[in-house]
Amino acid sequence: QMMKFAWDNYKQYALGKNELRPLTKNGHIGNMFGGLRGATVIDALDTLYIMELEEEFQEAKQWVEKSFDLNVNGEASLFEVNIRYIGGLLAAYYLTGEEVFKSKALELGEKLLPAFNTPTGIPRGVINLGSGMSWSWGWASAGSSILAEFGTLHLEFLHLSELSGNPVLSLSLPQVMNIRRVLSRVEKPQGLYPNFLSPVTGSWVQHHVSIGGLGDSFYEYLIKSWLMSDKKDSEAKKMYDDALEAIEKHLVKKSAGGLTYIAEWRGGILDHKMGHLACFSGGMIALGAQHAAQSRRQRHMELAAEITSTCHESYTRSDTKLGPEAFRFDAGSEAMATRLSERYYILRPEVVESYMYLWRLTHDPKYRHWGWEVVQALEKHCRVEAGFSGIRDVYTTSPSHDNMQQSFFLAETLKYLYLLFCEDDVLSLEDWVFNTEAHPLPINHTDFKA
Ligand code: DMJ
Repeated sequence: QMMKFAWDNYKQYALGKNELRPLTKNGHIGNMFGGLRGATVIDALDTLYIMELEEEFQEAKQWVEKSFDLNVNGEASLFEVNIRYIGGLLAAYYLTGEEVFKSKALELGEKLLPAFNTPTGIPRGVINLGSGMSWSWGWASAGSSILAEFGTLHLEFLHLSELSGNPVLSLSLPQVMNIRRVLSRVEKPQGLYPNFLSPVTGSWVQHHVSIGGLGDSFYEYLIKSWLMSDKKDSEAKKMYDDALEAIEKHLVKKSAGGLTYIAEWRGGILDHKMGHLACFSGGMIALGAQHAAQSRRQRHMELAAEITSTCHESYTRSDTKLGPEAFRFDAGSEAMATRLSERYYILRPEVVESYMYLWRLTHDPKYRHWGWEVVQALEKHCRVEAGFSGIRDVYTTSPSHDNMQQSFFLAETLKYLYLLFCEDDVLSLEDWVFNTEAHPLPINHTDFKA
């Protein structure tokens, strides 16, 4: 019902725009996708399909067939286009076998390749989809590329290169593999990966380490690359194991009140803060723990459960029962936002993502209970007349709305909630890995049907 409500309102007021503005009942285009449109359509395709919302899936598919225009000219985030558009199209293709999704994914994938043309081969963050010119984000220090951006390409580009049979896209495989070469050469402070790397020199530009924003999905794609390769990509597994060991050693902390969290690191100094984004890590660590050596398996499952429980605390300690954008463990604060600017919730998925993995891997009913709390809170505080909206302050029961139904709400938040309450064989973790936008990609690449 929630998905149908979110989709129907998007369709009615914003079809063809990137997101729905549910208060003003119009569409939002934004500047992340370089002139591409329909981010919500592409992000919603696989969720509609697995929820068996057949009519709505057909509406979305028809929009892709008739209106999805790739001949655009604008500045796009390589990362966002990859995870939402390429990931969404690939997943729709693998679930349905419909060629239109494959051909659009391949066509778009080719347009992203010029971003890799840098002295090191580390792609820049922004690309003009028309001219192929690329550059770094203005806000990224000294023209650097971001770990979570160039480190979150592997899953999709592996599929593109396998599906293409075309020499241009086949080249994308050595290009994404080269990213690991560059990372293996650069010295890692205490085994940690900083978030900013120069695409020109291949050295770190700033020593900020985070498992939340700017770093997050780099770690996720290491363990998922290994899983998607049917456990053959041992290089990725080793990089993941080593990175997690350094994180455990240097960043995992316990608060005075007994809550486990993962701090950020700035040139050797800890910032006792967790972003909402970092809450995906409970699920990732649990997933990785299934395949860890016996000695580490139990410890990692406990760590995953503790982090997920801390993220749950960040929700239960708010008045709305939704979590803030960031929460801190300092100055007497525990799992609560201490800054006005961090009190908002924009329909993010990471906490329910971890509930879904922990449920599937432990079957502890508390995860379904916690997921249901989120459903109720979303219904109470985020549902408005024409869709779902983010809220500006989770610590008030009459929050003001931000007038934005993010596309990842349909791709991720609602999909993970649905999967939390499904049987385990719906998109089984044995057969599928989810990209960082929750788009399922098959482990057995020849088995196309869900
Ligand atoms: C999504 O687009 C992806 O999950 C990404 O990895 C991080 N941010 C958003 C959702 O919060």
